[in-house]
Amino acid sequence: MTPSSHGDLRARTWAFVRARRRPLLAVAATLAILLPLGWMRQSSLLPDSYDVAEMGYVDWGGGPVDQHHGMGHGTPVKDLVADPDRPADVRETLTVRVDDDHYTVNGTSPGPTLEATVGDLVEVTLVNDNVDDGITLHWHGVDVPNAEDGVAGVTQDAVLEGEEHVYRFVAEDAGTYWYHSHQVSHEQVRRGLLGALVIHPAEADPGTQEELAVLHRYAEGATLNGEKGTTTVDAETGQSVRLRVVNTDNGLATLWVTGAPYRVLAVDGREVNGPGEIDDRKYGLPAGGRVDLGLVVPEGGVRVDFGGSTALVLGADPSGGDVPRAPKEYVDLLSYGEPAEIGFDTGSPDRRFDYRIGKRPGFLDGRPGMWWSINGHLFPDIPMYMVTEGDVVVFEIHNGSGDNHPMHLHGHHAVVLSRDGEPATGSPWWVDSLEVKNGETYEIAFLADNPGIWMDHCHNLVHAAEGLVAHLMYTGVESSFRVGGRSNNSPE
Ligand SMILES: [Cu+2]
Repeated sequence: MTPSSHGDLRARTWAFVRARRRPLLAVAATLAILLPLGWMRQSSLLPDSYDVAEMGYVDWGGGPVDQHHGMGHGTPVKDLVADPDRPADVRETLTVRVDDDHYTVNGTSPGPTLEATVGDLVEVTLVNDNVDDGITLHWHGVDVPNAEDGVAGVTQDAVLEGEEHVYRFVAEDAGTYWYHSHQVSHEQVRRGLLGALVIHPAEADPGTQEELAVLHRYAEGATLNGEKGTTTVDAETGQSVRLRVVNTDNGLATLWVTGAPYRVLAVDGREVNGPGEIDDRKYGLPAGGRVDLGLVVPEGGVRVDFGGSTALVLGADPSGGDVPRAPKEYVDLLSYGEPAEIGFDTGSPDRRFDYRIGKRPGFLDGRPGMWWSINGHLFPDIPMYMVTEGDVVVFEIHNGSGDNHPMHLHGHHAVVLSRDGEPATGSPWWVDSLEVKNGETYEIAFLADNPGIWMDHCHNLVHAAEGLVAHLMYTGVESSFRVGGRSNNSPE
């Protein structure tokens, strides 16, 4: 703007006014930004304790609304247990210690592998020897009664130093599972508070050799059953092997087999129907996920590589000790195996939910940053997905966040219906841990058959601690526990 030509005085006056006004405008503009920011920061602060059932907003998924929800008429979470009168078939005590930031279960990490046969009632006593923060055990992939799910602040209080807690559940589905802490889980799991759980079928094939590979990256590096590098086990030529692989890390594990073809026998504790032979594909195992591979040991031996840092050799090493090159393509479970009945009709679901993962600026518990969002909202202002027992539920999970997310729903197995609009054509693809890559959209369905309050979160546990956590809640259920509080419950 040029000064007016009506004389010096006027020009000087205007210059004076503008000079005075500029800082005022600057102050006003700054306040206009800072005041709402201050309010946003303030309103993002989490209280000392809170009920997950009361945070955020309810989403009824287009199904019936329960007018009595939240009015204290429901069954408390703590009462959703296995038959208390039934004696245990498998009984274990797991004692957790922490020394120099390393967690052990009964003195080792991974902890002991728990084994049961389908139908067994499993009873585990968890003892906290010396962990200040408290601990829990979550039975990852086992659809336990809600009060046995091990989520601090949602299904129980954290087990404090010197305390113990008893878990009881029926091992209903044969398969490969694992257990890990769900208290300060982004630290406790990474530092070793975990182990495998194998539920054997009623009639296991005695001719099959069973092997287990628990993958975990400690601060010291990647390990296979706690060992670095290559592990060799004895196996006769012609021996058929079932290799159960558990990914306990925060990111996708890539597996490839050298020396023999293989089959994907089971995914996340559910058998694949009609699994075909694979010989030129690698396999992507999501964080938290499990896969059972079927192999027959050839004369020259067979080798399974895990990301190039650890390997399992059965018999001889067909690569002579070198890391063999991985195939380019991944197995695609969307079209692998043969179709079969899933047991419910997904054509007209009772409820349909969106779980749209994004990333946006804002405050998380007072901290400014770029945070994960769910349907555009930041934690804790996130949806509570409401269902009623018996509902057929469809979720559309869309990931537009710029990163990949291994999504884990507690208490249920969901079947994949489609990816990016392409329908599933292979074996029913049952999951509890599903890798949703950036840009992908998955449609999954499940039967709401396990009442409770269930986490539905990212199993990159760092992402969960950054707010990528929602919950599924049944009508007729009410909370028994609070996040925070006396036990400092902190599930992520
Ligand atoms: Cu994630």
